Amino acid sequence: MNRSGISPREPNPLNWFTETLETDLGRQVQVEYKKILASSHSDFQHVEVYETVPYGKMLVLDGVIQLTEFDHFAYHEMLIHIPMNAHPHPKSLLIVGGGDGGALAEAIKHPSLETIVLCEIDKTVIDVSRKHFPEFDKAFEDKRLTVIIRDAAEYLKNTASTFDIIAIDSSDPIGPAEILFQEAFYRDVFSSLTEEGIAVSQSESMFYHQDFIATLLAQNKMIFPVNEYYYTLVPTYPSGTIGFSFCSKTHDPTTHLNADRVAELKGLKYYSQPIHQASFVLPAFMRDKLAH
Ligand code: SPD
Repeated sequence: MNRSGISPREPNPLNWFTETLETDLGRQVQVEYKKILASSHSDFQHVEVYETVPYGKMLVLDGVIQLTEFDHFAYHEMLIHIPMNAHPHPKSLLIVGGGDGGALAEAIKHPSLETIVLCEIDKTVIDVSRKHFPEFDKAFEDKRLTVIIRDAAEYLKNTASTFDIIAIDSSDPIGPAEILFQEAFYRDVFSSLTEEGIAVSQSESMFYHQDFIATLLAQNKMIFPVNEYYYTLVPTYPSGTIGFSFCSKTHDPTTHLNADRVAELKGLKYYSQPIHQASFVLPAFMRDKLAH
């Protein structure tokens, strides 16, 4: 037996997926796979699904791991339940990106939501994910959901709809998602939030991308009265941690936390009331970085 409690085996030297995103920085993530279940080029990106040896199925966009069956819950639960529970009475949610359906699957657990809009630029991501990730597929049948296939930056610039919560479930800030980290986009997010609205966005790793995060938060501070950073642990992302910007018009992330509403959420594997509060407590190096 090895440390994971399974019989030792010889890895196949040929079937290794390598995330080369940061190879120039001398680091990369590698995962052994059994087979490639899907691989196609959409109008926007290369969309792949792998059956991996250690992590179950894995969705990869343009060579970057988006989710695995093993640890996606730690990302999706924190992307959705933090803003939802920081708001006293959220009724409407916009998911930007999120075509894989993982964030949506968490969102539909909230009975208070009356409308959910998912705005995804790439229909192929939805189609491929619905086929290969059945646990997310069901969420697309939810009656409260409207799916819009469109560039979210363009959608937000033009829509008259407003939302209590906007959750930006993007890929990394290169390629199609780059625009989702820019000031003009966050100004449109602000305009599309209701009076007490909250927006959260995937905001990289505090170990690897400190300057990027500090710049993003400084930018968002000019727009939103409340601006924080919180994090979660995702072993298959570079550095094993990823964080989120928390932008709010009025509410502090922890003030309105309602224990009854948290308790209503069943079957969660990462999020809890103590985790909600603890995730905003940053290690000293990051706290100091953001204090400047
Ligand atoms: N470095 C990878 C970050 C990926 C964040 N997006 C994940 C999308 C899952 N719904």
